Amino acid sequence: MRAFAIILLSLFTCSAFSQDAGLDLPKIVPLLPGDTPEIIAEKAATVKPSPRQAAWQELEVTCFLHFGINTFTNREWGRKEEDPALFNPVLLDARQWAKAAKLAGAKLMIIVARHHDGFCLWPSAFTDYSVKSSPWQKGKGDVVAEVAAACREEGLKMGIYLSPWDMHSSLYGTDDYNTYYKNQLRELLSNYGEISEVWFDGACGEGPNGKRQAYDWPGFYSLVRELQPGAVIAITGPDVRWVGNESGDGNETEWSVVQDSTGLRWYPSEVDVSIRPGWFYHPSEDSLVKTPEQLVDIYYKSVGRNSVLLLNIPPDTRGLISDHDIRSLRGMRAILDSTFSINLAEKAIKKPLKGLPEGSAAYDLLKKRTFDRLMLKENFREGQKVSAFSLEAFVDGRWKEVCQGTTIGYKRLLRFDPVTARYVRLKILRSRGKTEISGFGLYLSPVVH
Ligand code: FUL
Repeated sequence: MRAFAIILLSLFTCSAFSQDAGLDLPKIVPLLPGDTPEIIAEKAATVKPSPRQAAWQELEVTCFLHFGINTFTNREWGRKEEDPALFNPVLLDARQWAKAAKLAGAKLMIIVARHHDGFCLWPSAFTDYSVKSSPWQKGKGDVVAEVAAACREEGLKMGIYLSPWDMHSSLYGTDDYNTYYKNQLRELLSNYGEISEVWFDGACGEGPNGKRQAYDWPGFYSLVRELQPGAVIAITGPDVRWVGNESGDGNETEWSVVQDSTGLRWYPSEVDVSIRPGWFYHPSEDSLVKTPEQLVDIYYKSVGRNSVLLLNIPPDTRGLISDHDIRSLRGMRAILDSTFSINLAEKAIKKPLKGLPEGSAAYDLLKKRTFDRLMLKENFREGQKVSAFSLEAFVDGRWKEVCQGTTIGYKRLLRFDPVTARYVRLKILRSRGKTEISGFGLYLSPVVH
């Protein structure tokens, strides 16, 4: 459903992108009909992230919080008339959520302020279908405010998910719905401090009149720019692209620059995945929480593939992240901390490798070291250039290839069997232009029993 909506939307946004209309959209480098693949690659190398896109990329890991009436009905997608009386998370503690997010390494939490069912986690002035009609805190509570306070206390940034699709609203499917939606967006973007990401879901159903909503996307975008100019607009939006699956799999070749009918623009990928099979909490899935090893694997396939990870950790009916999830997050943290705490190449003596594209270098690690992970970074703020590289190690008197890859971008992580060597060399085999390798690391992962 979302993929379909995104295809439709990309047709729409193409025209929105070309007009801009003060939306401060990522710049487009136009293509000409006769441009060869070489010329397109050269042009792509000149495309750079906007400051808000660059700041978002550097977050690396972010968390999603799917929580709402579905948590209490044990559903993934709600119905339109679920009783607000069901919503009563008596132990709700957003600080516990923030601490769990930090275990995952997250720098930002996105709260699902309202999902497709229409039930609002804040006391919106534009509907009664919200926490104010629930018994929780006698109708005086505000989950979004709790999250904002927890983010401030724990030093996290905050993001907002407000589902464009609303099954509950009688206005859905009419022009007035766009006004309703913008009113709610204005509340969320005005009353909770700094918001750094707005996540627009492409899922779109029919309203009571049998019509699908024609969303006022330019209106939504301009409201975000007006009220939260530092926020990226993600997924069905111009700043951040959905990677295309919900299984935690980034692409091995991941260009942050994409091409469409209007030209080339910076449109980096986000990998959204849940720690559980569903997005919302279900007791039956307690035994199906991803293991630390699975989470670490996802980390390598997302952050390690030039993407930002958006890991969903759904609070339960008490209003807490369950112990099952916390245990997995702790395990993940222990493995990642143990792997990345010591960069074995930190003090290495580096010499450029002649005859190969810029960035190629030989490294003397000063003594023999054993490593099984490679970390590379390009100075992505100046564009993404590398399209092929390899790492070699001097073992038993000869150079041996350890691993190879295609794109680097903001960050690339590669895993391989342990290698012991004093000398290694990074060969940039193909590049769209001069690049700066701004990060080079070799690490040893712990043996997991
Ligand atoms: C989808 C929604 O339909 C799911 O319920 C979930 O919110 C996911 C992140 O996006 O489009």
